[in-house]
Amino acid sequence: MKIGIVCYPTFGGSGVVATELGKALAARGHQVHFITYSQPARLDFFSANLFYHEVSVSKYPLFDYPPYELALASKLVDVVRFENLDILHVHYAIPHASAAFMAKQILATYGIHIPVVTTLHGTDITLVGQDPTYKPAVTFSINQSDGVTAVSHNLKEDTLQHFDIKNEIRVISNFIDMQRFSLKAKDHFKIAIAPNDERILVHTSNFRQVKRTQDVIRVFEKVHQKIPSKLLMVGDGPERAYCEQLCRDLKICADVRFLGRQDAVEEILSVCDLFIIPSESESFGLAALEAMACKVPVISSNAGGLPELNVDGVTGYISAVGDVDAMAKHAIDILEDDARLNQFKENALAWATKFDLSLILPIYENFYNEILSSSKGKAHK
Ligand code: GMT
Repeated sequence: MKIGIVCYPTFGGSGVVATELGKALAARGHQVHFITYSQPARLDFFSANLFYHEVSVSKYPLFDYPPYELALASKLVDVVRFENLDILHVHYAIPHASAAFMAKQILATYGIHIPVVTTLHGTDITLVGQDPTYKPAVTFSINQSDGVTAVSHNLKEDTLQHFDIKNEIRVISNFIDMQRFSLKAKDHFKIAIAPNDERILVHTSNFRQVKRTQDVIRVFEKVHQKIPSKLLMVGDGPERAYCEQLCRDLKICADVRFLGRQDAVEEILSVCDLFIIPSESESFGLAALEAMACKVPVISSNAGGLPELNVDGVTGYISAVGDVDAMAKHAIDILEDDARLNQFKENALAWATKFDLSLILPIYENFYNEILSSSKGKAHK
């Protein structure tokens, strides 16, 4: 198949899923074309089957807001025509699904009928998509997609509840490359972070408000009072400065390290004992899955799709959003006993294997085939 993938090229979860999916499809012999405004963060090597097409947006002085969506639609038309693509897969509805719809209409005038698959990732539905500024366009473009997927059952339910959707939504969960995300021998790093064999807690995210990163600090402060421990905060974003200030206020700076954005997250996770994800809203929680694949149990909120990933009392614990006391209590429960901690670690790894890339990839391939055979025309004439 010749597949066009549209995504955000940054470190966000939807871009990571899109890029990893594209890489895996290319490894299976498909030709994969990424179409976005800069090289996706994880597309950092050469493969004969992988292509990258940059969308450049003209910055004419008249434009207070350069029309990215139009530029993307035009680029999609160009790439579909020139590369004879069979299918377009757009990740994150805004504005990718509506750009794909426009491209599809333009292509139809050339006699080209290309099916569009839209994958809903989370905030495109739970947050941004519900803003009246975008809602009618999001609803329309989801309904116009030839196939729609959501990354958890909860996200599917949310979509059906908040939007007037006529299409079937297929749940295809996030996945993990267990070869990359596995326990790595990084003892020197562990010694550097926790020289006295303290427990290591970790959080990775884009530090947006929805992640409730200050709750991570508050949970850690309570754990730290009972258990010798360190906290690693990985990633960057608008909440980071507030978190750093909170650490100062709580006088725990010496035991909290802010590492910023990191490429080799699996190496950091490999030395950690507990992952904290207290999000307000989380469609799936890819960051938690990455931790579990590296044998790190999870303390999470009960938001969105997190209970589909984190099995309460087995792979970690789940608490209500904002219940910092319960999260700290559960964290202490796991961390205070070596045998219990080891059991949770084993359970986290075992559960993560259910989301192995090798299991999820064929589901996407079958879905593409289903959409291709049910769509009226073929992509290239
Ligand atoms: O987590 C983020 O804020 C990034 C966001 C994105 O779209 O880039 O992630 C969303 O998509 C991921 C991949 O499908 C999911 O694992 C995350 O749970 C989801 N984030 C939210 O729903 C907040």
